[in-house]
Amino acid sequence: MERILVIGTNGQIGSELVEALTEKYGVDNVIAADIGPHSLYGAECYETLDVLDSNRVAQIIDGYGVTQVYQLAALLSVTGEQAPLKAWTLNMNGLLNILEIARERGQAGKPLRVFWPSSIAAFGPHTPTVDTPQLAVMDPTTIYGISKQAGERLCEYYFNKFDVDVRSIRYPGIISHKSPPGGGTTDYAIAIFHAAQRGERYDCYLGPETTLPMIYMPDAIRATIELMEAPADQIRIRSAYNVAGLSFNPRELAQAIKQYFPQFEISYQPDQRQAIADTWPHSLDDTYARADWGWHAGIGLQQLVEDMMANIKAPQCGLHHAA
Ligand code: AKB
Repeated sequence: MERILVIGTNGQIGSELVEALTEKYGVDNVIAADIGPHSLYGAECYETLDVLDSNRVAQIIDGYGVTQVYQLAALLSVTGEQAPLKAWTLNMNGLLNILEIARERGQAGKPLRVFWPSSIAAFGPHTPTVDTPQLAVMDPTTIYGISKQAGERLCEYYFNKFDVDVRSIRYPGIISHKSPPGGGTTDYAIAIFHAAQRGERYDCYLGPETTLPMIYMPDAIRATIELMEAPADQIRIRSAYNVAGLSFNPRELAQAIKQYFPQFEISYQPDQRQAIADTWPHSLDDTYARADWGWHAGIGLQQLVEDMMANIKAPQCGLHHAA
């Protein structure tokens, strides 16, 4: 019987992951945690938890008999640039705390499986941009990307040295309608839908041809759970897997939205986020994920737009200026 702790559940991925895990493993076996006093998304079992407080993390893991931890608490690419030291501390020490607890539990015969999210931000300006291979030059330029690259190395190190069963995905930009994103460079691809639904023009902070890898939330959740459920001996990559969903640029997305709202208008005013996006891949080669644990993306642009349009009803505050 698995007991699953998800840290960072008030964030974009965490909120939907808890829902999916609860459906699969039962409400008694999924513990949601975040730094705030309560769950923003109605998680049944919720703990206030700062991932930097390793004693309390260990207490919760022992108290609930946790067998899997998803450590999702992090600052993303845009918010990270606003507070680099905070981003480094949270992103690195949060991961290290969990890896250390997993090492100790493993040595005591109580293995803990760990999921930690990497990102396409771990790549950089010298990475091949089209069909970026699993193993490529990685020279990230943001503190977020640097923490992701260092985190990948830590994960691989803890696996090789201490046999910690840690697994990771280099998430593309994740598009969702249930919970807002939290300060990333790819957030435009959500904000644009809210503007369209409000009948407003969208002023895009990226240029029209800025193609980036993206994934729709149901695919991202499925990839995450499939990776965590795969037999350990099939997981050849212990840094983080490339996982491709789809790739598009703001002009193509606006075109697709216009099929629903012919009056929809977009203008382009690239800001400092353009410089970040320019260092990231356009598309990913996910051969390893396909071969090792059977990954394949299910949702293309047409279905994504249709589903976003059907689900975004009421305007949400804050998304227009996601940074
Ligand atoms: C961001 O834009 O910072 C994130 C990411 C790609 O990791 N969405």
